[in-house]
Amino acid sequence: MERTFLMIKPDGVQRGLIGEIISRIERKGLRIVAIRMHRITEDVARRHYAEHVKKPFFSSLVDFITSSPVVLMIAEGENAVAVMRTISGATNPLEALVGTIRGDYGLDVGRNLIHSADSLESAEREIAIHFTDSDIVEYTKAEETWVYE
Ligand code: D4T
Repeated sequence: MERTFLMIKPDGVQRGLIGEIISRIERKGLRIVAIRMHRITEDVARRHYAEHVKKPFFSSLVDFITSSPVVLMIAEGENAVAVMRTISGATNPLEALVGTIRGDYGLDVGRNLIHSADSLESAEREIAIHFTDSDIVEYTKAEETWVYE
């Protein structure tokens, strides 16, 4: 089982898509083991997106991500990192396939609705930024016998 880090961005919250996005994660069969609504600070946003610090879009990205509450989550499942990248779709919604979150609801790379960690290493780093161990709930779901062979 892998754990991945997810964030419904301010546009997803403001557009009333929290339920829609969480439904897609649940319906796929992943298990949400931590969830919190939160307004992230500039300091946390800068740490989260540290790899982009030199990019031209960095300051607008930090402004955007701190502009309104977000929903932070950890999802668990087999290949959870890759599964959530597939469900999220390409970074630019114009290139994202229909059926993905960004492909179905997005139009602009700066308003692409969801963040999902791009590797297990990133997931661990991001989980450590946004959550502590006591935020994570360990449990199994009855449906998992019907999700995994
Ligand atoms: P995140 O990290 O938000 O899940 O997005 P991706 O992993 O799919 O894409 P990324 O790290 O390359 O970009 C981070 C974040 O920056 C925004 N962005 C990106 C932007 O505003 N303008 C741009 O030109 C790019 C490339 C969108 C996602």
